Amino acid sequence: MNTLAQISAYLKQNNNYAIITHKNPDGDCLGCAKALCLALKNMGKNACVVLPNPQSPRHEFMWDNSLEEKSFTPQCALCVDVASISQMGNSFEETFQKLSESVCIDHHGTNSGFADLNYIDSKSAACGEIIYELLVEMGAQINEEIAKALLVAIADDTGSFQYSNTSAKTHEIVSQLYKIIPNPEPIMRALYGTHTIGEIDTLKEIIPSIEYHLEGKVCFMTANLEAIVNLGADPSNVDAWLGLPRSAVGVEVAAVFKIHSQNEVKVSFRSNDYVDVSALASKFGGGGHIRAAGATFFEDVNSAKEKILKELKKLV
Ligand SMILES: [Mn+2]
Repeated sequence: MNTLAQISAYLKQNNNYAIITHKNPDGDCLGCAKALCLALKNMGKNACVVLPNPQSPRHEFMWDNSLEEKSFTPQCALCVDVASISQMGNSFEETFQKLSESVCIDHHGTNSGFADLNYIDSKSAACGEIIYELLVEMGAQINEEIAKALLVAIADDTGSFQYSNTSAKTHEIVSQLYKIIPNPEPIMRALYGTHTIGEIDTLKEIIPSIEYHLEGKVCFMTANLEAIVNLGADPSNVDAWLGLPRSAVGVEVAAVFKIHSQNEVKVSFRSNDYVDVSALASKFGGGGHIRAAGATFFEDVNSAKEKILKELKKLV
């Protein structure tokens, strides 16, 4: 692994960056990509963001499509918040593989360090914390727009500073950002105090699927994405409710099953106090963090549930 100083030196010495986020980009990777792209441009570098697929409506408020405009030939793939090559989706073949150099900046403990230069700090609650430290290391000016992007990144990955990953460092960084952002409240409201009509409709659809197992220590919620599309809602709306089954009193592990097709189910795991869902997810080829992880099952939802419950019996 490299040091932040080495990454900083590399970024300052080189030019022409394609910043890559993970699939289904969330606030953390979008905020990191935006902050880094703007900071590099302000330093006179060429930089653009490559999204494997568009951001969800939830993050539209903070995105600017001009960040994706590419008027130069990229030389280096700069991955932010990307835990593995498979997380890049199409961007792997279309961008990462084609470029001669690569850098990875991430906070997923499961990251193997797939780039030429890697900085991975699993103690950081959000990749946005690392990008903040990197920009400070680079001597880059953190203006209001960059500070807002970093606030989105950190607020999103910490569940508005509620998750267990939130640390003193998280608050120290955010306190610096608050000095630059005159009015952060609309950002926090956009992230955590607002639901689209599609999200509310989605909630109506998925609430009846809630089921409890293992003496109420496990809560499952199932979302049939086709049914949600038929409602006229965006299937990514389900993600707004991932915390709901975990919030039930007595629940240690929650899992949300997103049925993509009869033989493809994406499962998001959340835990409260003691179960390492990253380890659980990795048993099924997935990964993530101790309290939030995911895996994809290429089988029927009921058999996926059975397999997970068998593992959970040993854990809760
Ligand atoms: Mn992240």
